[in-house]
Amino acid sequence: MKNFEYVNSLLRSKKNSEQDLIECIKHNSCLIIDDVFSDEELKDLLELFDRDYENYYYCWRPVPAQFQTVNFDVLVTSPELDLYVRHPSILKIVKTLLSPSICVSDIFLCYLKSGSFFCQQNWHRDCEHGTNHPLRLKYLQAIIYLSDVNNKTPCFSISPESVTAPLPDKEDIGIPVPPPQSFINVHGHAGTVIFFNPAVLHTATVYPSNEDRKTIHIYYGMGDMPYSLWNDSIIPPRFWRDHPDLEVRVFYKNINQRTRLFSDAFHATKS
Ligand SMILES: O=C(O)CCC(=O)C(=O)O
Ligand SMILES: [Fe+2]
Repeated sequence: MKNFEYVNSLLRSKKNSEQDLIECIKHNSCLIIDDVFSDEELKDLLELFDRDYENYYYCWRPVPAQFQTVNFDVLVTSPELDLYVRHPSILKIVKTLLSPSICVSDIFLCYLKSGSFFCQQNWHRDCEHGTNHPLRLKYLQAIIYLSDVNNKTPCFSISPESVTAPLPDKEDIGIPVPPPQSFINVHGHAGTVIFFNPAVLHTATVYPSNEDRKTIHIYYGMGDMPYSLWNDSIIPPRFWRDHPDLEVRVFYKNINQRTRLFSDAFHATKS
């Protein structure tokens, strides 16, 4: 396992040119930025998270075997999160790496509570590699740490991969695989944003500790994609149908079947 200093020196540069960002993803499939949010924005995000967890507990569900509790419907329960999903600094990076034309796929809040008596991981990939994309991206995922993450807390771990690495013959999606030979545990203070290719092996790592971790997870896709990655997040029509700004409607237009199901159902109750 490569250590924390490796991450610090290789991936955390304050003065990132577009080319630096591209090179970093090209060689590591992962990029860590820790100066995206102002103090006020971070405070606002944390309050949003805590308020959502307290007020909408019935929308949060456990993810078995990972100590995670997640809310996939956060744009319904806390629509103000939209401002952070479309935060200009984040979108600039996503557009540089993924495509000038982007959309959102899935979004969730995740509360990872400690409680394991041993180190626990669940290595997996969330999608296939984008073999036609210069950085092998089909989606780009952003994980925002809302609490400090260190070797006493649960963390995100990834097995960095270069775009020249051979691809596996068969990419099992969402299925647990054996731990890779090398990986990094991503530590960082609250406000750290990790951008990574979700086709690359990654996991949450849980330690026997009393510390919890709060995160926001956002999958960005390319604008012309006909579907979203999962059928998890409901995107309310206020974004993809009723928003006054065409650019926002386009950004959220890639609605999944679950969103369609609920939209149809609520329309039906009106008539
Ligand atoms: O919670 C984590 O650290 C990783 C979760 C995960 O696999 C994901 O967001 O795709
Ligand atoms: Fe994942």
